[in-house]
Amino acid sequence: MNNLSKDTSNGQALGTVTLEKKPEVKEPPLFQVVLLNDDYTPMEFVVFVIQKIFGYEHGKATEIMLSVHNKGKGVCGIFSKEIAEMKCNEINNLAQAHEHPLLSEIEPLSD
Ligand code: TYC
Repeated sequence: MNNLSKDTSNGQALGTVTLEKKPEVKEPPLFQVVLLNDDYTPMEFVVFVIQKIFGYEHGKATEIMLSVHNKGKGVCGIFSKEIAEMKCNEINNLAQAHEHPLLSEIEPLSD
């Protein structure tokens, strides 16, 4: 907004320029949920977990599991910090409950 014209009703000196305010809300930082490979968790259990926690269909979940199996780790999804933490905990709790060493972690996504 600029007031190079006459309106000084806000008390501002004539001829000064007011810049638009920066938006006050910033998008929240994003986090990746990363699944880690191990030598013991059965492949079908990993596929089951990926489907249950992230809603992927069986084929896509298998693709993600195989990528983690071959590369050591892999991203299952990107979320706000709270949702990423929740999904990570759900995976780790499910694995524990079934006595598998499967682990996930969250990683900040640099933008
Ligand atoms: N490497 C495991 C096996 O050979 C399978 C596996 C895949 C485990 C992905 C964990 O995040 C994982 N049974």
